[in-house]
Formats: sequence, structure tokens, C-alpha cells
Amino acid sequence: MSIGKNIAHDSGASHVTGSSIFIDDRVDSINEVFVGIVTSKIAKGKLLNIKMKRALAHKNCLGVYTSKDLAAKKWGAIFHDQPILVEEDISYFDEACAIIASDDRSKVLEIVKLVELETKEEKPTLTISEARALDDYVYKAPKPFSQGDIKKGFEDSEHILEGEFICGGQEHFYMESQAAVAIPVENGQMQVHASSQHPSETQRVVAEALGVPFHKVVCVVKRMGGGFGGKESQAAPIAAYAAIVASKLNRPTRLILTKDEDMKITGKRHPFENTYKVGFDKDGRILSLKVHLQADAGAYTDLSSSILERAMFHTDGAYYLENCEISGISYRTNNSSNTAYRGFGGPQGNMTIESIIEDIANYLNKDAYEIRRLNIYEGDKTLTPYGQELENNMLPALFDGLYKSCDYQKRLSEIEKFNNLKTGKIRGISMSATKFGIAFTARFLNQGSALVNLQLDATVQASTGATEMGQGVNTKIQQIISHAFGIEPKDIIVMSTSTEKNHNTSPTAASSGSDINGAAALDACNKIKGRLTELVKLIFSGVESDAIIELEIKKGSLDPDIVFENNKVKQLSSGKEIDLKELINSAYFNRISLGGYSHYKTPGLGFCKDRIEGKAFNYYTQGVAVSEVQVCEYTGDLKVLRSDIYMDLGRPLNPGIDKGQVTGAFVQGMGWVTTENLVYADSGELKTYSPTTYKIPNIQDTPRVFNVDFITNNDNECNVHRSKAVGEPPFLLGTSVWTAIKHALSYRADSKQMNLKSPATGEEILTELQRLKNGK
Ligand code: MTE
Ligand code: QUE
Ligand code: MOS
Repeated sequence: MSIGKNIAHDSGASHVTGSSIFIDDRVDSINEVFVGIVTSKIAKGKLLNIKMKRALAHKNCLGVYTSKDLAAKKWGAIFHDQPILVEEDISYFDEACAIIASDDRSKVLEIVKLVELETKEEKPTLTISEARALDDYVYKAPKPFSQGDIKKGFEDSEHILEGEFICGGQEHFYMESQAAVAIPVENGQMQVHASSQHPSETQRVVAEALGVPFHKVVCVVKRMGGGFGGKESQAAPIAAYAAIVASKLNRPTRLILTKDEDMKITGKRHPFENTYKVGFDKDGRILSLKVHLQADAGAYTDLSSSILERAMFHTDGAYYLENCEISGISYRTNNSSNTAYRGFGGPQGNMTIESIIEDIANYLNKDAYEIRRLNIYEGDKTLTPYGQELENNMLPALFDGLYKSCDYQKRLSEIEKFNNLKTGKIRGISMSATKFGIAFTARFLNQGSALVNLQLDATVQASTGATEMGQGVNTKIQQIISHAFGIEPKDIIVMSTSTEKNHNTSPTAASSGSDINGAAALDACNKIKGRLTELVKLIFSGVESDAIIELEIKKGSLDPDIVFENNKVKQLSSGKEIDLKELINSAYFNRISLGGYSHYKTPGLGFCKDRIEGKAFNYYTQGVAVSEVQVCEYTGDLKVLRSDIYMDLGRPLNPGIDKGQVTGAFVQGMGWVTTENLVYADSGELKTYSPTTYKIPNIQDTPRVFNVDFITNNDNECNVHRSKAVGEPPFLLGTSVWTAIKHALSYRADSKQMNLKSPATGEEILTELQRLKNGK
């Protein structure tokens, strides 16, 4: 009934009218206490003593708590290497060292300042090169991804270019800061309302911090005001702080970080400094490529190993690399612990090859599109550097389609003319592509679950393992259920995610929340439908609907002859029909279950990182974008004149929501590569910790002309209703703005070697322009 339709986001109206409930909109409980965090003022050193006297003397202070109050001292997404509160070693500036409780919310920051930390400062490691000098890393890929023979490839190459690609981190900038409300229940049980992408992880970290078994903690997530990866792991310790105080005082607590606190304390996208050596022929065909990825993990492991891996998995981008070697390492520094962020390392890998292609184009004085088109996966060239075949390859159709529809050739020649006029402005145009692997590379995470409760009035309450962060997963699940039962979307509510309804859930991440939980929801509906199908066949064959005889219906199965449509259930062969509501009531009176629970695992996955073989991804979401930019040669000011996006989303479940995801991700991606610049003091303190100094795109920065289109692809059989995941992939297309800047600058380059860094801020553009003009 509603698959493929533009159903409005289930929270659209309540978001714009302000009635949606986020953590801090929860009504205060009686006796509620507010929690604050005391953080370190050095990036590295020892915590010698915590002086609480002055804080405790404050009339609104109810307590100061330290690592001594925690049953488990550490947490971590993959390795438990991160202190919940610092015990002795301080590893980054503004690391949490203590928490305070106050009965007056307005006094929290005042009390936080009264807690004195006695510390002994040591010299921090703040950059990738400093960490490399110390050989201090959190994770090193056990084996590079390699294919063919790079030595021979370089020998066969007419040209060899060596260079680097450097990109910065990125603040998540979700609208709702990290937040939690903890409510003590009876007998040591704790209920935690969190703004978390990963309720199960939050439940476990809270339980460990409290020293109670997992079954004493329930974590509930209604929604997030944005997550973008930042609430995948790092929501957990925040919830633990709230829970510890709640447990100590036996009172409900609330912890809401201010924007400034959130930006200082939590981790960001990983900065990367990648080196490369590329061999190519006179046409720009890549014959050999060696790339070494170096990430800044920050102070702890968090998700850095998986992020580095995903970066390696995406260094091929959309391009077939016959001979290549991709290696990687993630260094430990004294920056806040970097974490998941939309794309999860993919953008940092993918942008490396797009940058290399711009370098080759500049070197050969050719148009980069020609070089891209020459190198894409095509025909029988579909083997990735990690041994997975690219099936259902849409890249050639996407490249050719967009090249034509955006009038690339004509606009390129106009740009050339414009740039020759020397107006003080330079324009550039560039295409970027993505082939984003869908699946968690950690295989065990590729599981989802759903609980579907059919009510007697033919409405549904459904709960899945997915969390809603604005991406529309609840709406998509609504559509899947609406379609399954033949009822309207408004008759389905997707309820809060809670660990007491869906257990051991995976984080809503890797763009696969809708895929795996949607598939589970469909299966749960089918279980109920199977039973109803069996019942309806009995009814149509003449059995009284509330027969006194015992109907033995256990499993039931679907039958193509029985269809659920428009609130009715029909038998096609006989033309008989019954109201769904009547059938449901009959089921109830015959003691047939109207609930369905299902668990889904993505089939066929399995990648071995020691042998570099197997199937890492279920399928790929692919797309291309062309951006045209104008740069001012005197100020470095940037304008994005136009962007065109062309994506393969299979058969989108909801094209309207997906268009929102595509435009939002694109703009977030272009922000990362243009204006979002993280600046740190020599002490390791983040200087750009508020919207006044950290510049995300605003409406003026978005492309003046902005077109989004989807290619038709009915063949993605391996995902629910043949849809494709959309959440992260278009983020990578925002990088076309950066490659277009690089293209613009190449018009003024007397140098064969380009070094533009990301983000290409006005300052960076001017610096690089100067260098290029000097032919250095
Ligand atoms: N869209 C909105 N509005 N808010 C978000 O926080 N997170 C992104 C993406 N789209 C995000 C978003 C990220 S990082 C992921 S992994 C996916 O949504 C997760 O949702 P999905 O798996 O249901 O697509
Ligand atoms: C993409 C992702 C994630 C990922 C792998 C991806 C992700 C994530 C993890 C992960 C890995 C190991 C763990 C764990 C999580 O892997 O989001 O708890 O032990 O959390 O390819 O987005
Ligand atoms: Mo998204 S970075 O996988 O939460």
C-alpha cells in the first residue's frame, strides 16, 4: 500500500510544531537531580588529587563522584580501554574526571568550577606525525589490501606521481547534545532514557558502571535530535554518569551537556594523513597504486579499528585498481577519542582516490572526468582490492547518465572561457563517485529484530532494534508494516526502542538500520499473517468465525491466493473477502497470537581479514555528483554554483525521505571539506568549540542550483523490498565540491603537484593558490 511512496516522516509535524519529545523535554520527575561533568585542563598527565571541599560546601551541591564510585572503571566499544572517569592517567584535554550532583540546574556549571583537580602535566602527542615518531598506535591493519603486482605496475607506468592527501576531523553538530535521564526503579533496577544510537551498549555500560547484572538496567531511546555516528559509542558513558548519581542518591537524574561541553568532551570524525604513489599511462589509466592511510584515533580505541578498515575498503572508490596495495594504521594521540561519523572512514578513503585523480589530471593537463571514466569498474573489471566482486554494477550508467544530464562538456568549456577572462574569480567543475559497501564489517553486528503487536482495532504498535535519529527509519518500518497488512501508515506507530522489547541490538549505524530491522519487521508481520491466512481460509470454507471447536493454528503460512489490502483480506480464487478487523477479532477469540517477533541476520556475509577474501558487504549503494564552484582569487571565498547528484537506491522505500537524506548528507559532506575547521591550542585544548568559531554550512552555502535524481534499478534482490541503504553514501558525494575547488585552482597552477588540504577553507585556498602560482 505504501512501499515506494512519499509518506511524510512520522515525526515531521511534531518536529516543526515543537511537540516531539527529546531527552530534555521529558517532564521532571519529583526530586530530580541535575548532573555536571568536571573535566581535565591538561591533555596529558597524572591526576594526583581531586579537591571537593569547596564544591561540597556549595548549598546546592549534593555530591561529587569519582572513579572510586564506579564498579567498572573502563568502557569501550571494541576494547575496554577508556576510563569512564579518569583514575590516574589523563589522556586528552577536557577528559571527564569527576561528576557532580545539584538540586538546582542553574548552579551546575558553578559547582563544576569549584572542584579542583591537582594534576601533573606531561608533554602531549597532538599530531599524527608526533605519534608516528613514537610508533604509538591503537590499531594497525594486519595485512594490506592488495591485488595484482604493484612493482610491475610501476615499471609499466609512463608516469609516477607521489603525494599526500590530508583531511581534517569533523564535529557532529547534532542539534540535541549528549543527554540522559536515569530513574532508579525498585531493587537496584535502573531505567535510563538516553539519546543513543546503541541502546544495548548503553544498557551494558550503565550496568557495568553500577556493578549490577545487565537485566537490572533498561535503556529506552525515543529518538535523537541527530546522531550522525556521534551517539553510537559515546552516548554510553554519559548515561553511566546519570545512572551513577541516580543510584548513589536514589533519585532521578538528568544530564544534558551544553553545546560547548559536548564539542569539547566528545570525539569527532578521524583526521587522516594519507600518502600515495600512483603509476599511470599517458591517458591517465591507473596502472599501479600504493596508498598508506594514517588516522588520528585520539586517546582511545573507540571504533577506530573498524573505521580504519572501512577507510581501506573505500580507497578504491569507484575505480578498478588492477595493481594496488592499501595499508593503514590508526595512531594514538592526546586528542578526544575520535569516533563514528557518517561514512565511518569511507569518506577519508574514497576522497583520497578522488584527490589522486585530480592530481593526475593536473599533471597530464587533461580533464579529470576523462580519467575517471577510463578507470571505473566496468565490464569484467569488477574485482575489488579485497577480493569481493562488484555485482549489479551501476557505475557506468551513473557516470554516463549524469555526465550527459548535467551538461558537463558544455559547462567545462564555458568554465575554461570564464577562467581565461581573468576576472579575479576562478571556476572549477568536478565529478566524484561513491560505491559504499553496505553491511557492518564486523559480521556479528549484521542482525536486527522486530516486535509487532497487532491490536483488535487493526492498528499496530511495533518496536525494533533501530533508533530514530531523524533519518526516517521509523517511517520506513511503518511503510513496510502498512504494506504487509494492507493498512494505512497512520494506523501503525513505531514505539520507542527499548532493551526490554528488543535485546542485544546492534547500533543503528552503517546505514543498515532500516535494512536489517525493516527485514525483521516484515518477517514478524509475515508470521502473524501466516496464522491469519490459515484462519481466513477456514472461515471462507465455512467454519464459523468464533467456532466453538478448537482451531489448531500454530505457524500458518502465507498463500498468494490470500491478499491483505485496504483493510480487507481477500481470497483471489473465490472473490471472498472479510474486514481485517473482523478477522483479527476472530483470531483473538480463537486464541491465535496477534503478536510477532522476528530476528533477522544478513545472509552470506563473511570476510577474512588475514586472508583478504570473502564477502565484506551485502551490496553497494552507488552514486555520482558533479559540482561547479567559484573561488575568489583575492579572498579565497567559495561559492558552490551548482551540484547535481545521481544515485542508485534500488527501489527506494520512500523517495522523499531518501531525497532528504541525500541532500542532507551532501551538505554535511561539503561542510567537512570546506568550512568545518577544528583548531587546537598548543596545550591540546579545542579552540573551536562553539557555533561562533566552528562553521557548518548554512542555507547560503548550499549549492545555488541543486538537483537530485535516482537511477532505476529493480535488481537489488538482497535487501528488503529491493531497496538500498541511503544514510551515509551521499555524504561521500559532498567531496565533489572539494575536487571542484582543486580543479579551479589547477587553472592557475604552474606546478605539476597539487597539495590542497581538506577542509579547503578560504585561508587554505589562498595559501595553496599562492604556492601553485609560484610553481612550487
Ligand atoms: N539523518 C539524520 N537526519 N540524522 C542523523 O543523525 N545519521 C546518519 C544517517 N542519516 C543521521 C541521518 C548515519 S551516520 C547513519 S549510519 C544512518 O543515518 C543510520 O540510519 P539508517 O541505518 O536507518 O539509515
Ligand atoms: C561500519 C560501521 C560499524 C562497524 C563496521 C562498519 C559500526 C560499529 C562497528 C563495531 C565493530 C566492532 C564492535 C562494535 C562495533 O563496526 O558502526 O561494538 O565490537 O559500531 O563497517 O558503521
Ligand atoms: Mo553512522 S557513522 O554508521 O552512525
